This record gives sequence, structure tokens and C-alpha cells, in this order.
Amino acid sequence: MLIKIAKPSDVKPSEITPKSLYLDRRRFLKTAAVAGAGVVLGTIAAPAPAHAARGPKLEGVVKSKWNLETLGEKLTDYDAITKYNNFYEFGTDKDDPSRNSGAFKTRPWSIAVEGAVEKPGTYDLEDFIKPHALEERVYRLRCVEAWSMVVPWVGISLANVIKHFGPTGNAKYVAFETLLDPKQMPGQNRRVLKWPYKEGLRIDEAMNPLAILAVGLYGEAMPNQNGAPIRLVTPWKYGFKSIKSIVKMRFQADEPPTSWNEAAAREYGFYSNVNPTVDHPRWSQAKERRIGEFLKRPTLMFHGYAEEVAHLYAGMDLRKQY
Ligand SMILES: Nc1nc2c(c(=O)[nH]1)N[C@H]1C(S)=C(S)[C@@H](COP(=O)(O)O)O[C@H]1N2
Ligand SMILES: [Mo]
Repeated sequence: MLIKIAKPSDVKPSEITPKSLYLDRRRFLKTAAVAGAGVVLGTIAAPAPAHAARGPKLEGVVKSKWNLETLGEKLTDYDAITKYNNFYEFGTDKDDPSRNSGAFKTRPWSIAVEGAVEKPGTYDLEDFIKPHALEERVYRLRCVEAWSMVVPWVGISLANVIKHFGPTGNAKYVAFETLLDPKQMPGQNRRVLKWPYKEGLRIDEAMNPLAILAVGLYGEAMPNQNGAPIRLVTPWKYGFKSIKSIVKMRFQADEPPTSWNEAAAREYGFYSNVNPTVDHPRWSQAKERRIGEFLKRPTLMFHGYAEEVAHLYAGMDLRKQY
């Protein structure tokens, strides 16, 4: 075996410059993966800390017009956002994802872009993200279970991603898939849903400026339980549309099947818009409990984003197409 000894001139600036000076976004994403592994080792060696180690800070995040001031609400605590989760791949209880996803490997990660698109291919996560601005988007998220949160996501515009890949005229819908890996995702050994988790959007919904692919929250890399390394966020729809740990995006002419619709078609339709006037068959959707608050508050149409998205559904009967 040949051992290569680097001459001083071969050493990259990143290896000799203090971390804080060279960390660019690309570099950060790699650091995030390493730090993630460190966290796992740490929990084996030492008793679990009261507060889980937080992800590394994301560099180069820009503020967007969807910020705390324009939303006029309080952020939900980091602890609630990261310990009260739905991610059935790691179990169906709210604390299962944070307890069971610590060892989930999110690097290397690639995303397949398929179907009616000019630049299909399998892209490394870093390359997938790199062309786009990392923005902070403070959004309300409402689960179909009638609780809600306010989350400071960090993400890239889904419209920009789609334009980058160049959808063709046949791209009427975008289908998304989560990783299928029962060895890493213990919940996939149980048939609670038909795995892999699937979701979809109509192309004009996907192109709406509100839709993002999120890679972090609270300015830090996405915690595994929240859908690392990349997940969809569509704040005007119920939380279950916001598919986590995405490995595939497919552009197609037909409406794609979705996991929750396959599981219970009467309860979960393709559109899944937050609509207080359409009850879930087993409970009312008129109100919601903001995590951390005691009294329920009324749920707003499209979860308060009507101005930005109502035009997408003009002429549709949202009681039938729920
Ligand atoms: N792959 C996958 N994505 C998923 C889910 C899931 O079980 N698996 N749950 C959904 C549901 S029901 C909700 S409410 C949100 C919760 O996101 P959060 O845990 O980041 O709050 O993720 C959605 N995305
Ligand atoms: Mo949900």
C-alpha cells in the first residue's frame, strides 16, 4: 500500500484555516454529516443529555419575506418542534422519531429526479441544493390531528428547484418519495403505511412561492426526526403533505398515489388543504391547539395563507376535492 504524504503546498486552506473562517455552505453540509455521527457515538459513550445535541449552524442563510415580523406570531420552542413529531418510519408515537432516529445516516444522500424533465438524473444532495439560496421561512404547520406549530425553517424554493431541472409539457404533477430502508427505519418493518412514504403536488402548487424543500430549522441543520436531510414544506396543507427524507422527485402527467390516501381514502384526499369547513370523518377541523398553548384557536382557511394560494383552487369544490 502506498502511503501518500501531503506536502505543505498540498494542504487545502480548509485544513489549516480556523473553522469559522472557511465554513461555506457546501463545507457546512459535510460538517453536518460528521457532527451527526459524533452525536451518535456520544450517546453510546455517555448518558443521554437532557437536551439532545443540536445540529451545526447553517451558513449563508438569508432572511425572506416570510419572517417572524410578517407572520406576527411566536415561534414554537425548539424542544417541541424536535420532540413532538410524526415520522412513522421511526415509530407512531410522538416521541418515537426523536428517540429512534439518532443513528439515521443522512450522508451521503442522493435524490433521483425522474420523468418529464429536461435534466433527469441522480444528484448528490450538496449539488442539488447548491444552485439555490438558503432562506429562512417562518411558517405555521398544522397537523391533520388539529395541533399546530410555528417553525423557522431553512430551505430552498421548490419553484427554483423545479425551474432548474426544466419540467416538460407533460409535467402536470410532481411525486415525492421518502427513503425505503427498513434496517435504518424500524417503523418500515410494520405495515402501518405502504412504504416508501409517498406524496405529490400538482405542478402549479409545487411552483407556488410558499413551497420549499427544507434542510434545517432554527438556523441549524435539519434534525433527523424532522426529516433530514431534506423535506418538503407546504404550509397551507396538512402536515402529512410535507414528506420527509426525500430520495426521489418524479415529474409526470398523472396524479400520483399518496401514502395517506392509500391508507384511508375517505379521510385523506390528494389535495389535503387546511380547510376548517371540511371535518375529518372522525373529528372537527374547525380549531387547533398551538403546541405550548392551552386554549384552542380557530383554524384559518389554507392555514392563513389564502392570499397566496386560494387562486390555485378557483373553481374547485374543496368539499369534494379535500
Ligand atoms: N416520510 C414521512 N414524512 C412525513 C410523515 C411521516 O410519517 N413520514 N409524517 C407527516 C406528518 S403527519 C406531519 S404532521 C409532519 C410532521 O413534521 P414535523 O415532525 O417536522 O413537525 O411530517 C409529515 N411528513
Ligand atoms: Mo400530521
